[in-house]
Amino acid sequence: MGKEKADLIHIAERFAIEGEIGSIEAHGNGHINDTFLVTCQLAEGKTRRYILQRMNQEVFKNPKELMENVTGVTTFLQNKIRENGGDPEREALNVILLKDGGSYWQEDNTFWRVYRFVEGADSLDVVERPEEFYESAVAFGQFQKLLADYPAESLHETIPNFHNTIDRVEKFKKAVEADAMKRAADVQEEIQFVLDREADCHILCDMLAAGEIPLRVTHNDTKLNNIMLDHETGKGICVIDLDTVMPGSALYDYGDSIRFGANTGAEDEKDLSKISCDLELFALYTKGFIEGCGGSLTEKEIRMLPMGAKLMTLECGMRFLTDYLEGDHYFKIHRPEHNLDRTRTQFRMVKDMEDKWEKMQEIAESCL
Ligand code: ADP
Ligand code: GN1
Ligand code: MG
Repeated sequence: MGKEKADLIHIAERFAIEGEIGSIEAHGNGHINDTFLVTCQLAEGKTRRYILQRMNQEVFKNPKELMENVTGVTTFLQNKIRENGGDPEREALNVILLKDGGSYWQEDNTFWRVYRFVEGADSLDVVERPEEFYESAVAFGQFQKLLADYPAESLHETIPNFHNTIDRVEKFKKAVEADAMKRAADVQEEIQFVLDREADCHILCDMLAAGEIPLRVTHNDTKLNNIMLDHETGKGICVIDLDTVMPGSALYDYGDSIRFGANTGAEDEKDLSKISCDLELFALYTKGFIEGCGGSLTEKEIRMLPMGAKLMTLECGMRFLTDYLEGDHYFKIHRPEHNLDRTRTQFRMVKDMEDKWEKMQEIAESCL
């Protein structure tokens, strides 16, 4: 066993996990944290599994506040789920505490946490069957509804201005100007794509500021692989990746799901002819999300759903491009130009949405 694995075992053993650690393997396809699956042996050949995660400090500057949010939200969700007759051990994330009680472990300036593994469910990287996408929509909508009376003032802002598209454009323009990696000259077309849409970046921010759409407690990172779908029922059993639960707009949660899940291609597809916004999936998600929110979305929010989809996609592309220009320090990359490939899929998706705009609006309005 390599040293690294021995170190991981040593870290996992700090937590109140059950049984003897049998294996620790890298797990999942998240772009932010380092995630490991820990399998423990119990008596009589049974096993118990956990997720061990190293929190990304470049992204989350304050792990203590991050874990205060996560423990606050998971405890709140567990209580609600219990009241509603559900299973709080499976339908919400469960933080496993340290043997001496804390919620995270610090070692050599790295920060670690453990969750109970949600068994009997999968997180998907692509939509295989339309029903899966529909069920993810219902679950993300319900998640937001469950958090409707969460004390928002107690949440720390784990990433300031996370979906503030005005601020994102400013940061993007600074990255273009600094051009730290001397990459800007080769991506003029992509840079222009953002500049042509700068005015759009104000739309939702202005509506929130004017009180035309409500500020809610939202997940803010609702891509398909941040939900566990139950093997037996196919339903979204547990929303995971709670690092960005903060005050935001319902349109962010809706839009980010469309950005990722209604795309006919992968987020990092090189062949852009495979990228488009699938209107059937768009319609299914729209219906499911509105249902999941249980009547809590306002008429204005429903009318603005297509704008949520477009702006979350534009924002994400802009974030990938910013990271590319700055030297790939934020998102994990697995090949050179990975962030540029991701940028291009997002912008192709935005363009396709613009071409289908009337249809998208008709679909949203048919849900009023
Ligand atoms: P990141 O912020 O890097 O995306 P996530 O918290 O989303 O990290 O975890 C990465 C992946 O690990 C998820 O997409 C999912 O596949 C898996 N995962 C995370 N937490 C759990 C859990 N409690 N049970 C099962 N799988 C999980
Ligand atoms: C990141 O953590 P993950 O992989 O679920 C990112 C999202 C982006 C997404 C793009 C905290 O999500 O905002 O939309 O990548 N999360 C954070 O795939 O920045
Ligand atoms: Mg994730």
